[in-house]
Amino acid sequence: MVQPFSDRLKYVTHPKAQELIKVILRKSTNLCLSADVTSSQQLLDLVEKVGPHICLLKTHIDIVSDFTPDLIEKLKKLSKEYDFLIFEDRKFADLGSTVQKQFSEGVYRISSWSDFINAHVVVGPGIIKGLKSVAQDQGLILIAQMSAAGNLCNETYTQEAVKMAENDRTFVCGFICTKSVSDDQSFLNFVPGVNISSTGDGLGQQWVSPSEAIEKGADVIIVGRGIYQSSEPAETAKEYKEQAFKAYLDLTKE
Ligand code: 5IU
Repeated sequence: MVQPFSDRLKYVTHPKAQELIKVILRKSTNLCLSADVTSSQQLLDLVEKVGPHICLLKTHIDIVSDFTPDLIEKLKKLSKEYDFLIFEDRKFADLGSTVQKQFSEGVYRISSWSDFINAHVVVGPGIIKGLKSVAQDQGLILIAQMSAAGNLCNETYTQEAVKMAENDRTFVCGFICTKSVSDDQSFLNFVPGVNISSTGDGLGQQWVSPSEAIEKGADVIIVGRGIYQSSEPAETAKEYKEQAFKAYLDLTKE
């Protein structure tokens, strides 16, 4: 049974997840923009347009060809102006001792600015321990399932991911999944693979509609090309936002 976001606040314990729910309630949007563009200016222009409609901005900071730390300053400013949080989709997938450095050092210093990060669980719990040891106040999202055709996350893998999350509730705050993977209302489900006008990209991505994603258990829908390849990204984001939020309200109505 899906609970309204206001009730979820009673179960969700991670401070960042609580913060995200408060943004969702303030702005009436559970849309996350996956801003997979490759220049700083494209990214800033996109966020400037779409910012009012999202609760969360998902970045792939390593695809920005002209990255400088100034970009982070500007994104942080926009996140305050438009009231959204930032999720760096780094998909950590290495030993605890390696991810410590990938998370906190290097060019991007992800631990100094992200609100959420994610990790593959194929490594085992050491990855959670490693990331946690250098985290500031981030919430960790575990990749329990993937939207790509032929991916190897079977039911056993998914349930192992859930167990790992249950073992570290102070750091893990939710899952990347294609449908609800746990009845535990304290974890948030972030669902990628959402597109209104297409069902696939020819490279393995599988898309469902916003309402289908919500009906399968998404708390937050993640949308990339459906929005940033649109000729009117703001209008299109508004459409995704309204479809997803209406589906969520319908599902949680008494
Ligand atoms: N993404 C997925 N599926 C997954 C995982 C991540 O689509 O299983 I894990 C990412 C990839 C891309 C975004 O950055 O979410 C989806 O973008 P499109 O809406 O353009 O497919």
